Amino acid sequence: MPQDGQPFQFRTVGDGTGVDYTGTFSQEEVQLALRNRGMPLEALRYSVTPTGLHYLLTHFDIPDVDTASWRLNVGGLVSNPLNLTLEDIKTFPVRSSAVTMECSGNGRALWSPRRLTQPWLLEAIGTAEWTGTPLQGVLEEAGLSADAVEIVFTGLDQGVEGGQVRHYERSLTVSDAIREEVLLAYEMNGEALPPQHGAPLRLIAPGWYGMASVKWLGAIEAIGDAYDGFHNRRAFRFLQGPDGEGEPVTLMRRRALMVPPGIPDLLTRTRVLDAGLVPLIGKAWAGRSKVVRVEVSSDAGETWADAELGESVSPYAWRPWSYEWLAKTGSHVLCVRATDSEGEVQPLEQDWNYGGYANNGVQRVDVIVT
Ligand SMILES: Nc1nc2c(c(=O)[nH]1)N[C@H]1C(S)=C(S)[C@@H](COP(=O)(O)O)O[C@H]1N2
Ligand SMILES: [Mo]
Repeated sequence: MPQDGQPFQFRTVGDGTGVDYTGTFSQEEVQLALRNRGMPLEALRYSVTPTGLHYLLTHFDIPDVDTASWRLNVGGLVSNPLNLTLEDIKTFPVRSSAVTMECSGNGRALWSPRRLTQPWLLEAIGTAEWTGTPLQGVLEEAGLSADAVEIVFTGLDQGVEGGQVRHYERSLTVSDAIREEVLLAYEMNGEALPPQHGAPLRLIAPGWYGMASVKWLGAIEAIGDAYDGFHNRRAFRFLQGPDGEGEPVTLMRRRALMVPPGIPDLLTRTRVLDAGLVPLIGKAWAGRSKVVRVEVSSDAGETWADAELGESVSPYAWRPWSYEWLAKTGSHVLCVRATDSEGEVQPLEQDWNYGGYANNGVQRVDVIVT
């Protein structure tokens, strides 16, 4: 660690040597960024993210739900429609699982141009221990019809999006919905689900980008056709402009992130550390695939060296990795990248898309070694 009192000068705001910070920024973007907080990257040190450090993404407002009068309706193409209290849901088999969740907009603000939307850098990530019951069992109890094609999950939150008043609503195909890891969760990290994370009940779809895990569940409906709702058909699509169908955003792309080493400069977040052996640590994940390799670079991605991989705490949680870096005096750009079991390597830069989705281009951490 650099010592207290050690003089250090950064090129920074108002010192006459740095960037000009007098331009305007969008108040709407700042408003969104403050509502939807990210996980400080130093929290990558925990295998399970403390609840208050897990990222948050809420499209509209956190709805006012009274758990006592709340009911989950399960209907549509079922032989036995259900109307369940939270107590009823707790009588189904209990299951807990640590699941890594990343917002599909993570990395979006590193791209340009961008639209008015949540300006994530790299912090829209977290891993929580979710407790609830497999969705499969509830669908079975409802007598899911063989004609059902998709399952629609409706959140109780409502707002204006795409020029229309609507609820947050997403579907999964029946085959995705009945996978054993898909949960209806009422606890997070051993406590009742907090309001901001979907109380009293939310869906957890492990491996998927966060948008699939609908919070504040009010209704589950089995339908006989491909679902045509806004949050599947219009939002969360890979597009090159405002129009078109594009491909849907689905599972989380392979990615590794590191805890920025050393200490930060308050304003620029550039890292300062002493020369010598520096332990680098972080986490890596890859949708439903396994991360099989993590590599570290200290020269902005010119050359790479293998990190050591640890075991994840559950099949759908990130894998820890570590690397001993021999830091030499000077400026460096640290990078880290993951390779998954399909042999796909995380790209240095990912191709831009209109919605700013799934940017898994590698993290760059500026460090100054003294
Ligand atoms: N009902 C509802 N569910 C929702 C959302 C929402 O706005 N409303 N946001 C989705 C998105 S885009 C993400 S990334 C995750 C975020 O979950 P978290 O806030 O618990 O981290 O919730 C998903 N589920
Ligand atoms: Mo998201």
